[in-house]
Amino acid sequence: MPRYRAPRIAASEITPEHCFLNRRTFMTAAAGGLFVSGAATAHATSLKAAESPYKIDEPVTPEKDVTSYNNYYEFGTGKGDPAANSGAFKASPWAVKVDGLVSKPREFGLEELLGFPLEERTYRMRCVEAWSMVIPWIGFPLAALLDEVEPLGSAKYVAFETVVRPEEMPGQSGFFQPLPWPYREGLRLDEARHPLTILSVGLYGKTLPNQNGAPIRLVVPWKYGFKGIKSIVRISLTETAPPCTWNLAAPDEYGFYANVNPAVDHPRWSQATENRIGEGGFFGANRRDTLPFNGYADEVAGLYAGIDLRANF
Ligand SMILES: Nc1nc2c(c(=O)[nH]1)N[C@H]1C(S)=C(S)[C@@H](COP(=O)(O)O)O[C@H]1N2
Ligand SMILES: [Mo]
Repeated sequence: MPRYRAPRIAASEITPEHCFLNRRTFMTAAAGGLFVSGAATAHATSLKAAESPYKIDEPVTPEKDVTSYNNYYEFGTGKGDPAANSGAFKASPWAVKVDGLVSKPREFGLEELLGFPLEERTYRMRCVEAWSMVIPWIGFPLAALLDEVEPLGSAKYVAFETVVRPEEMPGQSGFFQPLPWPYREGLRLDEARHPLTILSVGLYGKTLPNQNGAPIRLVVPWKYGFKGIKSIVRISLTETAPPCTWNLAAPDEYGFYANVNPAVDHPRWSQATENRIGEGGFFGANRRDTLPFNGYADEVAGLYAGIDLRANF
């Protein structure tokens, strides 16, 4: 049986935590010379979500780690930067444009996105940097959104783009720009339609914090974390493989598929083991073995029949 049970947190219980997070964001931003008004800081609200069978039997990573140890280069390249620098980011109002090879292109407003039947999914998350977490996401299958726009027979891939807002994202406005913007990602259409693939709008029973990709981000649990593009504003159906940010930046290190694969090392480090955050596995003994497809091989290995995943990593 799953060890994790969905937190049922009353709004009154979570308020003090919000005050703490907001104050910390304000103080860090103020120290860095930015002004962040209290009103601009997003308040997480509790989200109702149905139980789902997708719950792994491993302890969840503490919420404070999930929300303070992040990769989100639009807010800086340090692990603490996204939490510290995203206080001024406005995740509402929001709209996601869905276009390209579909019969019914349209925009989905935030209320409509939150109106899809939400489920809680507790998934492993494995970063290509060899650390991992177990996260209780709230979201809905990407397939449900794709059904609404009716992909054409010619559509073979799905392309995603993150918002570009230098005025709210310090990593997009500084002298040093770590990546070309927008951050882009892509999936094959059958990967996008796989039941494990979700658009997430929350974690730990609440809406997503800015640092985790508010208000909506992709979660593909059998792939390295960089495929999980944050703060999505556009989803396009295409005939050819779309450009992907890390694949473009370093094609020898980050492939299009990016399936978690302990047998294919990163050119600069091993992918055979990982540091599960909270288990002290940075060095040696406490490291966990990394599982093929991050432990989801039974569900997804069939998607790659006939593809050499050592050559097409
Ligand atoms: N737009 C955008 N999405 C992004 C990133 C980013 O820098 N920008 N980082 C990726 C990487 S490398 C990882 S490991 C995950 C981290 O998600 P988390 O911070 O919610 O754990 O987000 C991914 N999505
Ligand atoms: Mo990552």
